[in-house]
Amino acid sequence: APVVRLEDYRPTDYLIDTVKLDVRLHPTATRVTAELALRPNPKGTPGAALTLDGDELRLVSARLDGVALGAAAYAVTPSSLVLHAPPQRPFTLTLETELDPSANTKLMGLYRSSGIYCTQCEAEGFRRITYFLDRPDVLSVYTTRIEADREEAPLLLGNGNPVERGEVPGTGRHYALWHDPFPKPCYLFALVGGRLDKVSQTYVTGSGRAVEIAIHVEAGKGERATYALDALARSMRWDEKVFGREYDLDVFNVVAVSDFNMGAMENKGLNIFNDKYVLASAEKATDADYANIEAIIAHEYFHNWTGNRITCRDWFQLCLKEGLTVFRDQEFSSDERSRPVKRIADVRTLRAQQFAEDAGPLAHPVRPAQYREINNFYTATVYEKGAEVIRMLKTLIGAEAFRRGMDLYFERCDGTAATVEDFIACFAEASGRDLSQFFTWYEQAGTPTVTASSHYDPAARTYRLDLAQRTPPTPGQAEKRPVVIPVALGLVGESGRELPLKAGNEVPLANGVLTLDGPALSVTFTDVPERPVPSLLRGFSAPVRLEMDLADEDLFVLFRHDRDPFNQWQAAQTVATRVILEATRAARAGQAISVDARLGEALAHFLDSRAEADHAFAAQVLALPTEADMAREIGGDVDPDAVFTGRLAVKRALGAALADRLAALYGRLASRGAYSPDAASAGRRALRHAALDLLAAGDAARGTELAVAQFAAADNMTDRFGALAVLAHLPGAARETALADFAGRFHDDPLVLDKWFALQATIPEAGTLDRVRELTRHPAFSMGNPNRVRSLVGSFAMGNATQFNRADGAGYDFLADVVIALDPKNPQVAARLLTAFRTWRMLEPGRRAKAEAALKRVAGTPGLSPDVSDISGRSLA
Ligand code: BAL
Ligand code: ZN
Repeated sequence: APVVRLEDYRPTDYLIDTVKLDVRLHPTATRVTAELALRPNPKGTPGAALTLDGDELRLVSARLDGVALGAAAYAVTPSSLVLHAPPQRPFTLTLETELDPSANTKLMGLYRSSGIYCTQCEAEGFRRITYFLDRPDVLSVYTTRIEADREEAPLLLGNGNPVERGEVPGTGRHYALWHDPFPKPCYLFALVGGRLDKVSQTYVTGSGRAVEIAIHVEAGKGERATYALDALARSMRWDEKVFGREYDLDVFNVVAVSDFNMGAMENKGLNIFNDKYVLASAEKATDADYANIEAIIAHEYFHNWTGNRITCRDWFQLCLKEGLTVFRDQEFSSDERSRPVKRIADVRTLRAQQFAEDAGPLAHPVRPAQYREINNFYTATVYEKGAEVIRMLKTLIGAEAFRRGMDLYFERCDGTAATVEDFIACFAEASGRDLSQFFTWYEQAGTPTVTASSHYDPAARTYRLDLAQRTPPTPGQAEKRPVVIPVALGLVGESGRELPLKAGNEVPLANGVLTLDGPALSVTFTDVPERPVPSLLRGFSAPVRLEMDLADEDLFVLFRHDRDPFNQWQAAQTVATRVILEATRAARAGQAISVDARLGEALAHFLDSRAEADHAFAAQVLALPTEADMAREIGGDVDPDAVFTGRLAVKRALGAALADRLAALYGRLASRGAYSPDAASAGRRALRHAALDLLAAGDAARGTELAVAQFAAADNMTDRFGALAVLAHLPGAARETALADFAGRFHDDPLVLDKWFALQATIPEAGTLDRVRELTRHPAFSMGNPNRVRSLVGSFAMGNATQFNRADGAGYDFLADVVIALDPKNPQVAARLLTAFRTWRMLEPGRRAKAEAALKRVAGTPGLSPDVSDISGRSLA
């Protein structure tokens, strides 16, 4: 595929003002008639040919202003329909195409999922429905007639508002007509036809308009959609309150399907979801599932303004809608749940996904300047780092200016396809600040490292803090500029009191935030009454790596006393990281591992004094850095077996040292009463699970006994799966019995079996690859279903550091085989799996060579999709 470059952007030569679609659904031969009202674009080239995109379509007929087009007037290629000399006035092009939804295994365009017709058009799926200018800067008003067999598809949904429905006499077919008054790009087009159950309610907007909000799910699963429906209503209210944004149509429909490449899709008025992010019940969904459903329902809803009313000019601007909408959903979850705990969880994800991406061959800026395959840019960088950039913007200009900037953006850009420049201009105007350097965050890849050192002068009562930044080179960007880094900070006295913050050398300090915008910054604080411990990057105020050689004792002060909960947690994580690094070093050197007892002592004190104050927070404190976190910390020549051994030794030592406390905590936190997914109850379960996990590491027999009992007695999936997850790390008959019991109980529920597949794939033992191979032959497994593939193969490759990275390379070979086999069917999912190699250069030389060989085998496979060819090519570059 050719490289597409941001600098080459130019407007289309034609515009499409209205689209009238008539879609006659049929399992293998769906007919689509598209009536496109076109006109020359005043910004385009006069007289240019019109090239419409198309993919796997069969053209049945083409008419211009009602007259059949002569063969000389146009040409059809596998990827286009070209009209050689279009009229230089408004005209109507009517195109009839045929496509086969049942054969559409790519799940892009119109396809069938368990007999339900559905669509996915972002990024470039609409061209698989009809020939079109398939790009986000072509905004049209759509009217869609959907026709289907009444038995096969009693429910017919489209974008916008329902207009009319009726029978097609004598055919057994019926139709529904939908009209969406808001001009939109074609990637937001959607339709659904099928037999579905519904839960619904009336939502009254702030200005008093009644909206029917509904969630449609597979027959018999309606009960499991009530939580999602409630989350939707809460999202709508929150967006009114926090961003002043009201919903704008008479209906809002959500449809859950079981075969879906992404998590969900924000089509105007008709969100289509992976059912994993809709369906929940106490027996079948964990607390984490509930939290994800809430967040993703909110995310897609929030797109109605940030994405739909204001869309992207081109796909380079993807972060304009995604980073901003992730920021909005993070804020929603923070308000609905615990803000510090949500922040910690989001930073864990950011580091695990985005920092990993940024440190390897797939690194790219939040706004990439080029791509070969846009599907490969729905990344942690665009989404999660994109959200961090918005968060920094808010920190830098303050909450009020941020809100004014958002209001200005909604007012000025509504109904347009905008750029990141348009967006940032609103905040520059609202705050009166020059944001040109801030823009570097959008253009420069790589995770900046901030180094800090300090000196306290007790006689002068001054404290000097020296900060410096550098960003490592990334592919295509050897030289880096300094970025604008908001450093939220505080000074903590040894006794724990917050010391006054007076910057003495005219360095601006606003609301406890220093701005590091050059290569280095020195600030001297005055009237500092005692030697302070610096608490830097409070709330993780910037997506950077912080290097500061604080003494362990200073970290313990922060862990105990910092008034910023994020940095309390961070201090404990930093100590744990040091302890695990040392254990890993010893393991690699074949030496006995000794674990510094002070970490256990600090955690013991924490459990005694503070664990009950916030269970969810305490659960985060007890969760050690992951093996992948440790690998990133080590940075190069990584031996995953040594990391595993080192980390496990630390976990065992902590489990043993804290055994009595953990057991007591585990007993105290036992569930009482009926399951409720609320944040406080979920936090209680999370801490109980963390306690059991650590306890089991220290004492396998006791851990097994408790986990087996919990598994058997559980009345909800969080407890049951939590017990099973602990058992997964305890080899033996109890584990196999529990796994078999679980499979028997939930044999008819694919989403629950996904958990079962995923868990087995992450068992850190030599037999796991064979187990995974065996599970690919399980009757419930299918390569055709993205959730199944991700749960089994994805979990193995992304969540099992020792077994994916087996020294013999068999883990890599397995993944390569799956990617090669899946690519012809579903290139998007295949390409995403292949990103498991994104940090391969950090491995020790033996594994590095084997990973490289596997990647090369993929890259050398004939007939690769653009998706997989792009990822393999960049991974090897
Ligand atoms: N737009 C693709 C799915 C999402 O980010 O909401
Ligand atoms: Zn999104």
